[in-house]
Amino acid sequence: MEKEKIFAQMNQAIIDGNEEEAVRLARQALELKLDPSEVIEKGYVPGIQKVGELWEKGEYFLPELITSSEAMKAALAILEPELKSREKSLGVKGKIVIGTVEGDIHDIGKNIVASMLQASGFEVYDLGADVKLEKFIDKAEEVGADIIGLSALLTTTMIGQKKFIDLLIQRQLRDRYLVIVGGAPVNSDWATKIGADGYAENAVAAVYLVQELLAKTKRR
Ligand code: B12
Repeated sequence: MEKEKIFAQMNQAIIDGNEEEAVRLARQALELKLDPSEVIEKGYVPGIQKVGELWEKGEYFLPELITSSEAMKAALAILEPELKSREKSLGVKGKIVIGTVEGDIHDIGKNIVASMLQASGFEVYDLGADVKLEKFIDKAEEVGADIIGLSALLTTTMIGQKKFIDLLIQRQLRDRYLVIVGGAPVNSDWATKIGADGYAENAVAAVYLVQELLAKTKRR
């Protein structure tokens, strides 16, 4: 099938770190009116996951990791406006502040989560990567957020998610915000252990999680 073939080519473009090809395929997907969220999850994400595996096996080194992630970001930059334009008719459902915790520069997954949330009608404030914990609180207070989302891709920075919840408690703000966590080394046990309100393993699950959490709080 045409679509599956394009997804396989996207996958390969990321593995090869071929930015030009990754961008060309993203444009082609838009021309063919493919669903951008499906294109991201089935075409590009498996590619970057494979790159991670090759790196773990010692077959890829940092330069390959960098060219692959640049190809991934370039393709996402083509798809994100289309993803975001879908939000228009939906009306705002809730406000979310999101970012990758301090010391961690990984932002590809967080960007996908932010885009999908935005496309689903949430007002998203993306603080970027390597974000100081206080900054999440400052932004949430400024915009009157409902949810704060923390991404961490390193086992050494996951602790930032715990520190953040401790900081909220210390500042007597824990009851004011729902906190959700994610990132490759994070799981639901960790989320429970640190007292987060939720965990999602991918961007689609993150949208469901946010919808569920907000529905629950509104019922209270
Ligand atoms: C691409 C990549 C990079 C790129 C990052 C580019 C960028 N702008 O993001 C570059 C090359 C810069 C990089 C650098 C490094 N990396 Co790196 N990197 C990766 C790689 C291959 C893929 C990460 C990725 O983008 N995945 C694809 C996305 C779509 O998946 P995701 O991030 O998991 O996000 C999804 C979910 O987790 C979830 N999610 C994510 N965030 C959130 C947030 C919320 C709130 C929710 C609900 C859900 C959610 O939804 C997302 C979408 O589906 C991983 C391998 C891996 N297995 O993860 C290593 C990996 C994360 N990196 C690793 C390392 C060690 C590093 C470096 C320290 C290397 C070095 N020696 O310098 C540096 C880190 C520097 C720093 N201080 O941060 C290790 C971490 C090991 C560990 N145990 O901690 C990994 C696991 C590789 C490995 N197997 O060893 N890296």
